[in-house]
Amino acid sequence: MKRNNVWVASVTVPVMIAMLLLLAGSPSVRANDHSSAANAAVKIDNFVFGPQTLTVPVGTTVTWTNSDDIPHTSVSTDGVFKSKVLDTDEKFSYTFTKAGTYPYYCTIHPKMTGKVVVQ
Ligand SMILES: [Cu+2]
Repeated sequence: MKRNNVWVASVTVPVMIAMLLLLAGSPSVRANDHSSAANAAVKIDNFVFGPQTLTVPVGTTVTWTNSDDIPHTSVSTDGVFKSKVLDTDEKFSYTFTKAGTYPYYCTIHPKMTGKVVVQ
């Protein structure tokens, strides 16, 4: 009987920790964080950059994450930033230090486009 309880505890605790980590890392939690070190996320999913237009304050670090099974890139149309080829779950970050509109696209699938508006 005692042995059975130990087994339950050893399984339950890691599951609870994993759930807490998931909650802490949730993008929606971070998006509501209005602290000075601003972060924003673009998710690449099903050949779409989401959100297609992301509006952020100057100084924001934007992180693109490829959630597709297919490689993608995030490359600024004006040459401001350029990711490497991102495989599944790989990320690329760029910090926008000047206000402006930054269109970008995927060099592998040029019809995939998005825009970061920095103000
Ligand atoms: Cu692509």
